[in-house]
Amino acid sequence: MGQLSSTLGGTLTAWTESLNQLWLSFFPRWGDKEYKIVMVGLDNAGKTTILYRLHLGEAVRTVPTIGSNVEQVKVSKHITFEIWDLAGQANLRPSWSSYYQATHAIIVVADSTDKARIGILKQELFKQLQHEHLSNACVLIYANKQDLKGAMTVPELSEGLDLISLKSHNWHVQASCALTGEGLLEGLQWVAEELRRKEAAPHAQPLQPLQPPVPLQQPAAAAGQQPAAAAPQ
Ligand SMILES: Nc1nc2c(ncn2[C@@H]2O[C@H](COP(=O)(O)OP(=O)(O)O)[C@@H](O)[C@H]2O)c(=O)[nH]1
Ligand SMILES: [Mg+2]
Repeated sequence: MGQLSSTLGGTLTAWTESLNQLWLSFFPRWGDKEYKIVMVGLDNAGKTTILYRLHLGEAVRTVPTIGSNVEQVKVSKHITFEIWDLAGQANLRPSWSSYYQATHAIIVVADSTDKARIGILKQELFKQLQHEHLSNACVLIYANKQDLKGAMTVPELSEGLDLISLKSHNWHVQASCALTGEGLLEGLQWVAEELRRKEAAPHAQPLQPLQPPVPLQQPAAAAGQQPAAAAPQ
C-alpha cells in the first residue's frame, strides 16, 4: 500500500510538472518580458557578427546576409530581446520597413572606419525613423569596429550622423567591437533601461523639438477705433 501510494504520488507529481511545462509554453512566466528589436545598418558594418556574439557568446564567420537572421538574447533574469538582423545591401534596404511592426527599439550598426559612407548611413537613419511603427522606438547606435586603426570616435561618429538634430527619438551611441564583444551588453542595458523607463510612464511622449516662438497676435482694435493704417510697402 505504502509502495502503491508513493508510486501514485510520483506519477501525480510528474503529471503536474508536465501540465506546468505545457502551461508555461503557452503563457510566459509572471513578470517575464520579451521585446522586439530590429538591427539595421549598411552592409559589412558587423550586424550579423554582433547578433551571434550576443546569442552564442563567440565571434562567428559571417557571409553577407540575404533577408534576415533572428535570435533571442536574454539580458537579465526576466528580460529577453528578440533581435532581428536585417541585410544592409542597398537593394535590400527597402525591405527593412516590413519588419518594423511592434518594434520596441532599433539598433543601428555603424562601421566606424567607413567614413566614405557615413552620409549614406545618416540619410538612412533619418529616413527609417520617419516610419510610423518606429515612432516610439528608442535608438541604440553601435560605433562598431573600435579595434581598428582610424575608427571614428563616438563624438566623431555622432557628428557624422548629425545626431544633435535627432530630437524625435531617444538615442545613445555605444562604442563596440563585435569580435571581442566589448560594449555590446552595455548597449543593450541602455535599451533595457529606456524600455523600463517608458513602461513606468506609459503615456509619456518623446521629446519634441523646440518650435520657434510664435509671433504675438496684434491686439484686436478697440471698439470704435480704426485699425492702424498699414505701413507703406
Ligand atoms: N575588426 C573588426 N571586424 C569586425 C567587427 N565586427 C564585424 N567585423 C567584421 O566585418 C565583416 C562584416 O561583418 P558582418 O557581421 O557580416 O557585417 P553585416 O553585413 O553588417 O552583417 C566580417 O569580416 C566581420 O568579421 C569588429 O568590431 N571589428
Ligand atoms: Mg549580415
